[in-house]
Amino acid sequence: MAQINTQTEVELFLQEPKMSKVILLNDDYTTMEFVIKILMDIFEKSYNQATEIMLNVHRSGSGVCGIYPYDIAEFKAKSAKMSAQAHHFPLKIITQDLN
Ligand code: TYC
Repeated sequence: MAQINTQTEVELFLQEPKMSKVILLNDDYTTMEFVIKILMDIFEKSYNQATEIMLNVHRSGSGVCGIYPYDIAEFKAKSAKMSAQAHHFPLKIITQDLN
């Protein structure tokens, strides 16, 4: 294991990972089935959890898919956007940094 020398290095080593919230936005064109599939395949939700999140977004306009370390949140959001694009859906997913 690498040696830690200075106080700054100790502080960097002990820092909490930066976390991000992934937020799904409603639209009138993406199908409910596709949103459920994205939530199951990319955000690892069960069918029931995915349905609940999708319906919440459909009714209220937006909803949280999950909170992840920054890189994972970006990767999941990008994967979802690319899959939606490939299927010609205008699905919008944003990330919000938490710390
Ligand atoms: N509102 C869409 C419909 O009625 C379903 C939908 C839900 C779309 C959630 C996007 O993030 C979304 N087909």
